Amino acid sequence: MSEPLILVSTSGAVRTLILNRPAALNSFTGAMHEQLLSALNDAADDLAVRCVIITGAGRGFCAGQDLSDPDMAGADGSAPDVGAVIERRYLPLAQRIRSMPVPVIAAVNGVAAGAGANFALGCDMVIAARSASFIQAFSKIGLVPDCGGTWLLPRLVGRARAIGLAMTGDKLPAEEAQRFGLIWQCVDDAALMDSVALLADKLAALPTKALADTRLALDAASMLDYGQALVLEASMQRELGRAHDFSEGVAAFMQKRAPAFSDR
Ligand code: T3D
Repeated sequence: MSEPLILVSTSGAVRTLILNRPAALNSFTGAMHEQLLSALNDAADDLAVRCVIITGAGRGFCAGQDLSDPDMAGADGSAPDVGAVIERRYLPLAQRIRSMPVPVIAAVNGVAAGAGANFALGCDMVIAARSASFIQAFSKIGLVPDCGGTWLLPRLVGRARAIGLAMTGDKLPAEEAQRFGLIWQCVDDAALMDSVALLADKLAALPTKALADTRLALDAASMLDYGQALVLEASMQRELGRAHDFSEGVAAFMQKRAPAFSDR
């Protein structure tokens, strides 16, 4: 039997997914897309999972689309329908990550290029090893940033840096990515998975539903005016305020004990 393209493990309430095509820097094939989407759906459906970590096997995180995958081949030697690949593979992936009912952490262990970079940046929090880097490789092969890159980049780092990164396709080392505000944190290589595990345990112990709604509200607010954002906040607080986690959080605070959150 062939090796799984996504390795799945669980520790407590934290599910870890490892992209597992190390010889090709975990670049995406159609088969890897299918296994990843299925693993993300499983994590979303499993009420015991309260945080997901995504990382890569070997020396890379993900080099984007596997440029030799049959997914890329046009029929009868004609030009490939790249738009169809995006619609069939990357759009569902980006939307799945953004709609996960639990926080998702990208543990970027090495180079993240093309859709591999933007797939990481679409996660809720990104921690990268000091030796890792981010490359908007698209311009070098005549494409535009995809997998959410055109939306994410200017929001994360501003237009000047977004357009510089996207047009040059230059490698951005993890340390600089942190300085730019592109990622949450850059840590020493040896500390990567321990740092990510600490963060994942912390997020898993927090009120999961409120964290997922926080992502939703922040993303929505970037397209709303101030008044509309205030209205959205009120509507979310109305719903969250009636839920178990809010009463538990307040009770735990009053009773000076640790809360036990359970909403999903
Ligand atoms: O249909 C569509 O295209 C949909 C759209 C998709 C969006 C995208 O993601 S487009 C962008 C695709 N990705 C790239 O253009 C990145 C290509 N890779 C690189 O530029 C370099 O590999 C890196 C800068 C990421 C890393 O460089 P380096 O020197 O550390 O490693 P390497 O030697 O280039 O790669 C190691 C192996 O991985 C090598 O295989 P080999 O020679 O040892 O057998 C290389 O061919 C393979 N590899 C790396 N990236 C890809 C890949 N194989 C297939 N596709 C790749 N994207």
